[in-house]
Amino acid sequence: MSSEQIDLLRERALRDLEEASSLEALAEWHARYLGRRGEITLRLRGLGSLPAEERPRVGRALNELKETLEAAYEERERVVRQLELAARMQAEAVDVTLPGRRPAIGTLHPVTQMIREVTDIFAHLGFQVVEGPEVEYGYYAFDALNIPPEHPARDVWDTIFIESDRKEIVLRPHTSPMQIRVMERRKPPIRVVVPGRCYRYEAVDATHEWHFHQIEGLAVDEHITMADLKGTLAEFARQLFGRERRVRFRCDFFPFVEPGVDFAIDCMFCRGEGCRVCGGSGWIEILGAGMVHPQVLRNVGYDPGRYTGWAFGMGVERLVMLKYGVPDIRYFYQGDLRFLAQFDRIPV
Ligand code: YSA
Repeated sequence: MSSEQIDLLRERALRDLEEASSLEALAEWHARYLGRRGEITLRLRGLGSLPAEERPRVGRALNELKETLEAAYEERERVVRQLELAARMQAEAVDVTLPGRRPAIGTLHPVTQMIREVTDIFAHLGFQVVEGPEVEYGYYAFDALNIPPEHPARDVWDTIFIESDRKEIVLRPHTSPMQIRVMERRKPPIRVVVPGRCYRYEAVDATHEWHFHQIEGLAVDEHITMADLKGTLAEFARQLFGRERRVRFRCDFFPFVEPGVDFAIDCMFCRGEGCRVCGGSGWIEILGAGMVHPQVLRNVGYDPGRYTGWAFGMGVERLVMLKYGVPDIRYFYQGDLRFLAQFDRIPV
């Protein structure tokens, strides 16, 4: 092999190396010239077939060429790596000056919002908010509330029992047991509201769920009268549904009150004219209430000759349905964000 041939080989190899602009191309180049079956390697291996006097010269020249190419290869590899890194950094660049994307945050459930709204109103009227157990003794859910076993009024509260054969422990069907728990623990004056979940063995339809929420209210003191009940509920209804609301009290029966009433507001959809929502009556019932029955006061050790009180209980889902025109109670517990996201007044 003449020195010209070796020079030409060097030129070609270096030119090819210059053109290799990716790590992949570099690897190909290395295999072609310096790999086990590369041109330089094969030529070095073929030295033995040259005439003996040529071997030292050609051998030296080829070894020098090999070293030159290896050095050039390393340098080129360094450059290509840098170029690739620069290209990647360009492609994956993050513009830190761009405003961030706001993560979607949830909203409070409409029932939670309504509980807060109602308890806020009562807090401003001097009521304290308390909570109690959802798994309850039959004694608190019924007996102490003047509903003895076998009393037909128990049918109103279609109860879910924890053990089907024993009826002592129930999922509370209303929040009224908390009246007893609060009175047992405290002495008058008492002014509390009790929000909480309730459960009933109930066929589910547009206005009934087997699981729903109530808010109970209880005020007990000396000289508490029906007039206090009427004034408090009228003020509450006007704060929640609008100052122009008219209110109506009618007789109703609950074993734990005497007298008992149902409380209604004039229908805000037809302004009392009569429509589909109010069933044509012009009035919408929103809660049951009454003067605490003397026997209930006796059951907690209060003297009904000295203390009087009133109580009420309302359904929270029904309040939301009325206030926002929700046609079916089942929407509340289907987890459908298209429904829930409409109640986005208070972000979490
Ligand atoms: C009455 C007098 C008092 O001095 C104190 C409280 C009460 C209320 C009584 N404890 C009670 O539970 N009455 S109720 O059976 O008529 O229910 C009250 C409200 O709970 C209803 O007006 C309704 O709004 C809601 N409710 C009852 N069952 C429901 C329901 N909401 C949804 N699904 C159900 N299955």
